[in-house]
Amino acid sequence: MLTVTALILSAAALVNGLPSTVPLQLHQGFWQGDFAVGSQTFSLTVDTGSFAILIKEGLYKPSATSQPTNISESIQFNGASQDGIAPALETVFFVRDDVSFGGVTVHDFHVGNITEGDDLPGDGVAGFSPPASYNEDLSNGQGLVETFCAEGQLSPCEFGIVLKTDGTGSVTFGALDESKIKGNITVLPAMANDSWQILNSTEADSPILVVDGKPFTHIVPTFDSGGPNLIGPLDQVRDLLTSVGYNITEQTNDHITVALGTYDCAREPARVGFSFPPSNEVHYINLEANVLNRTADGRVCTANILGTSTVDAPYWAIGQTWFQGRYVQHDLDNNTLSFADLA
Ligand SMILES: *[C@@H]1O[C@H](CO)[C@@H](O)[C@H](O)[C@H]1NC(C)=O
Ligand SMILES: *[C@@H]1O[C@H](CO)[C@@H](O)[C@H](O)[C@H]1NC(C)=O
Ligand SMILES: *[C@@H]1O[C@H](CO)[C@@H](O)[C@H](O)[C@H]1NC(C)=O
Ligand SMILES: *[C@@H]1O[C@H](CO)[C@@H](O)[C@H](O)[C@H]1NC(C)=O
Ligand SMILES: *[C@@H]1O[C@H](CO)[C@@H](O)[C@H](O)[C@H]1NC(C)=O
Ligand SMILES: *[C@@H]1O[C@H](CO)[C@@H](O)[C@H](O)[C@H]1NC(C)=O
Ligand SMILES: *[C@@H]1O[C@H](CO)[C@@H](O)[C@H](O)[C@H]1NC(C)=O
Ligand SMILES: CC(=O)N[C@H]1CO[C@H](CO)[C@@H](O)[C@@H]1O
Repeated sequence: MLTVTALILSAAALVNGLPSTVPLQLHQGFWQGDFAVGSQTFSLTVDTGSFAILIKEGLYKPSATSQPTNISESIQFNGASQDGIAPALETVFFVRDDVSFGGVTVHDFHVGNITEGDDLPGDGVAGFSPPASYNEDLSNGQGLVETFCAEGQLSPCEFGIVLKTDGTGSVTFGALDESKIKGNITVLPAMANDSWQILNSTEADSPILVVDGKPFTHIVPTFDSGGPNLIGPLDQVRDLLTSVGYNITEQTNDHITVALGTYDCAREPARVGFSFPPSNEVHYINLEANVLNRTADGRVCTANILGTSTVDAPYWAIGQTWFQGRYVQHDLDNNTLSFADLA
């Protein structure tokens, strides 16, 4: 009896080949998981805002299973440091190698060996965006999750990013586990390729950025678990910070201007969130995740919202701070992004 129960439980815990959850750890603003590449293991940021598996400069060693390709690329990231400010430019040469996550291996998979570039968190990046638009000159083609699905390791073709407010989290595989959530599930149509950007057919049905209960502006958001904060266009972020009485600090490097807001930690912080028409329920960033940092004396807080001249209205990126306390489900069969609060 016990053995049979154990077998049923372990079968239920598998979605075809993959386990139903694989743990992640929060490290300096980035959620990282363990990925095996060839004979090495790397701690990579799980990034729903990009596509490829990329290993930081100098770390990748060829293994018995690695094969060279002639594909190289230059990849530019926003938000590559803990405060979200640093851009990162990477020169990448792709190899093909075995890649494993959650104990399941895909073979001959494109792995980017960074040969020159800016620092990245952890050992590199594991892209979980939807498949890139096909371009035969680049590494584009299949992404990791899509490959799991194509090889019969994952059905339905869905994964979740489940980040708690205590620094623990997981990638989940398969259908949304309703036992882990409470309240309503919001389902949003998303782009089929390149990013988890939400689709709208009119301005009125596009998501709304809400500040302290008041609609601030309509936006077109991309959900990006690999970004440390909420990122928006410079002018809109300046207006937002001014409207809540924050001081603005700006810096310009290499023609990129960024703005952050500071405020007295003793005051009530502004709450920033989103609503998704037709519902007017507001989904705020968790209060603790709202604060990027505090000065050593505890008096001056920096808000976890970044304006940058590299982004134009109405585009915003919703980073990992908003994910905290939520279950965010990504459906590659139907091209939807759904979310609910964690129970
Ligand atoms: C790379 O390019 C060279 C020269 O064009 C060619 O001979 C070689 O077969 C290519 N290698 C691969 C793996 O495509
Ligand atoms: C990976 O890149 C490094 C430079 O960071 C280079 O020395 C090495 O030969 C590359 N390895 C492969 C297998 O391409
Ligand atoms: C999206 O990606 C899929 C899979 O790579 C591809 O077949 C399709 O053509 C892409 N769509 C667009 C619009 O690029
Ligand atoms: C959940 O959705 C229902 C129906 O749209 C709505 O009446 C209710 O207020 C929502 N719940 C919350 C917590 O907003
Ligand atoms: C989607 O919404 C944005 C504003 O958030 C608006 O600028 C854009 O025109 C809308 N797209 C369509 C197709 O109506
Ligand atoms: C905001 O700026 C004012 C005027 O420069 C300054 O007096 C105040 O200390 C600043 N507050 C914070 C929290 O940065
Ligand atoms: C908080 O973050 C901002 C942006 O990186 C930085 O300018 C400031 O020095 C930081 N403050 C502390 C106390 O770390
Ligand atoms: C809700 C929904 O539309 N689900 C569909 C998602 O895609 C799968 C596979 O194509 C369908 O079987 C579901 O009905």
